[in-house]
Amino acid sequence: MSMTDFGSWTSTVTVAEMADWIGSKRTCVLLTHVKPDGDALGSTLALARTINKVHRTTGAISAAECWYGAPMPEWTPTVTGSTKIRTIEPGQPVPGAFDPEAVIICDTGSWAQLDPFREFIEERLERTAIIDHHLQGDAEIADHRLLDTSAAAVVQPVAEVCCRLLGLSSPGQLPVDIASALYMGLATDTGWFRHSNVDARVMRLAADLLEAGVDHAGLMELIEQNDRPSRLRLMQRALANLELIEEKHAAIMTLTTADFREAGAAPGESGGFVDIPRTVPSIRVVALLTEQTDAQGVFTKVSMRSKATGWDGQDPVDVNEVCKKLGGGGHARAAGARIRAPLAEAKKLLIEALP
Ligand SMILES: [Mn+2]
Repeated sequence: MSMTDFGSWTSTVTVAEMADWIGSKRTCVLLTHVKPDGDALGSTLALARTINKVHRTTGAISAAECWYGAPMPEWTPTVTGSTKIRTIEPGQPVPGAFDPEAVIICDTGSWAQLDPFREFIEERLERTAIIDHHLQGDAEIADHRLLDTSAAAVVQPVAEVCCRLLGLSSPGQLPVDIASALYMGLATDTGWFRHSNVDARVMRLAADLLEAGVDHAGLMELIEQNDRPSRLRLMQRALANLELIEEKHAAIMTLTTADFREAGAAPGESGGFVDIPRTVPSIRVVALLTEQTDAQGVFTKVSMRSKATGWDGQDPVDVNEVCKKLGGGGHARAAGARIRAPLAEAKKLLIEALP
């Protein structure tokens, strides 16, 4: 066994050690970050299916299930199929009756993303494991940690664990239901193999999973071509409201509460719009401003992206710095803020904050 290290965000076990540890448990709950995405769902579903297959062949009661913190993607029921899942709505308690021998957390290792499960995990720290690919996390959550920070998606280390549990030498031999879940994580976390995190290792696993029988076109259609018409109506408004600020090489899109209402769209339906203006070479920074209301009244949500290369010799825009001026933050290339003001006022503040 490797040295246990509660202090720092580093791996404490190898793939083989993690697989052996998981294989020795009769009952497991798989957890991931709230509002799960393709990698979160894919990694937990693949592991649950693998564990259930291993236990079925050894004759024990199969008991791996996935618990998710809502909201869930629209296409969830299609990808979960007959795998046992439970969805916990915001503010709802986790199921009390089931006390698993192991808790396995995939695609996150930070308390901030595990809020609905915090109490459940805290009571079981000694039997909790983390498999993750993020650069940061709370090491105290689990002393069993398999961290692969060079992986584009957490399904990459998870695929290795699945192969080891099933005694397979290549992911190309995985059952298709496991391979499909893994492929979903790999495809979505790389923007369907477009982002800068795509490397030879990503493409090798993708090739193996396709060999295992994954239906690429079917998954792509299910996940990427499954929007409601209201999203398109909202996009129409966001583009109609687009303003290009040429001297700052910036594009600003805005959506008022009336835009959402008239499009018949929910607040979450503007996800991804901020990527649209990036297709223009001279645009180096994009902001999407959405006006929303909560118990305290109206506020404006700012979502920002910038390109890694500047334009015409200029430095890239650090949107974390811009958003910090507005009371928010994030990463250099992707950040956000909440401004307690109506949209027109928030837009003025944003333009002033732009370099
Ligand atoms: Mn991920």
